[in-house]
Amino acid sequence: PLSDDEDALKELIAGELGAVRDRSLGLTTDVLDEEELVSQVSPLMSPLVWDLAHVGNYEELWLLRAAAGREAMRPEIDGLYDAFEHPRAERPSLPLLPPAEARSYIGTVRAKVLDSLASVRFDTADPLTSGGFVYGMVVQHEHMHDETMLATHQLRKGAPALLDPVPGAPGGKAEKDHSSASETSEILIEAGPFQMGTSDDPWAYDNERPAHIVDLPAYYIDAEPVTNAAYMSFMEDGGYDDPRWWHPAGWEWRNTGGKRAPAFWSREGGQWLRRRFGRTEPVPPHEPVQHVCWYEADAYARWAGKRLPTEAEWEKAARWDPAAGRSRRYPWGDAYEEGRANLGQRALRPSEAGSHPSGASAYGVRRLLGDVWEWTSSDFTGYPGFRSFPYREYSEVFFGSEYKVLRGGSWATHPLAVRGSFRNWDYPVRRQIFCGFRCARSLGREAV
Ligand code: AVJ
Ligand code: FE
Repeated sequence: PLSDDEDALKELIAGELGAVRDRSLGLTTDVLDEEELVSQVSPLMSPLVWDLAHVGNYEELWLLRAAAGREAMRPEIDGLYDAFEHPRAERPSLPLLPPAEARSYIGTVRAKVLDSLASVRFDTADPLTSGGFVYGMVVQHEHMHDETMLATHQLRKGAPALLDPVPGAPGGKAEKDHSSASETSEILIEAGPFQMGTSDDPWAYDNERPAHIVDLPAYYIDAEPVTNAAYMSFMEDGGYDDPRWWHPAGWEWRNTGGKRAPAFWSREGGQWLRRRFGRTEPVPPHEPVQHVCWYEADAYARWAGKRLPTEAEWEKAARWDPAAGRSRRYPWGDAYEEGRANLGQRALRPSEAGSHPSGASAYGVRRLLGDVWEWTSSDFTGYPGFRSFPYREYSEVFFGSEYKVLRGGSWATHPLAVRGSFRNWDYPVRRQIFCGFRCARSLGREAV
């Protein structure tokens, strides 16, 4: 979406800042009362009023102080909204700005940002402003928190607060291809090198950089994410009760937590129901399974005689164009196009198998972007030549074996906050995020 013309780029940035703020308010002060905004639905989540002021404080730090060189507006509140000073569990007990004050603070920050935008030079020699990078970072940050706020909405009790279906959303059934039995098919990715990561995407994060060549043996990858119907077969086959399928730490998780189904599922009258944004409905068989942790995904894959893909395998299937010998920004090409993926909170749910056939990758792998974040088998680490930028706390401090990488974004992820190279990460026990998975398989010896 980026332009070489600095004025056009600034206009795009101003528009995207406005759009993401509408989204944030639509998840907070527009739809919930003060009591709900300051309360905490789970120790895993912040009170929504924390997220709201935090995105504004982050914007003040990066766009007003760092980019525009302005004085701090409210240095005394910086600590309250520093995610590293206060873990989520303790945020409700902080002296946070109440909702009306938070909204007014972030509005003032925004007015000053728009006022300073014209005078900030996008200097190609300055990595912070070149290509509008730091503005892209702030827009993406607010969209990421909006997705986090949606996870908070999903966890909250009480009457529904969000309209479902989303007004103006395209009909989910319009573009669907059931012809290829895609729910269960696998696609062969031939052996060979591909380019992973990026060195020239202007709004890419440090952890997506630099581009580097990775050589992979041939493998199969599922054409679509694993569906609820397929996951129910695993459950009905006693998958949760058979230690053969589970990673030792996953078996421990299963034994201590008592979990025997994806989060938000319940069993009633011989049928599985799920709670979704305050409404209870039968589990739809053709949607990707959602709200399973890495251990559940790993166990399912082993039960199916498969495994989770590495993140390199996921990215090659998503981005590599073997005919052109290059990696694409999106599975279908380099430009974002509406309708090729279920992204951007256009619906409050993933789409059904067979949807969005025009979003397939060069190899014909489908629904890699949008719908559900996909667990991979990989730990979150830096690529060869990684350099932290512009701050270590975005990704570098999370590198190591504690976090698993997720790819592709969910229905809740905004198109500006995901691309084929984008990397998300979380603990392997987490399932409140909009996560699912697809499987992969190495070739047997006969095929080598
Ligand atoms: C990239 C989604 C793992 O929410 O912890 C938000 C994004 N970083 N504020 C997170 C993030 C700083 C991050 N994830
Ligand atoms: Fe943040």
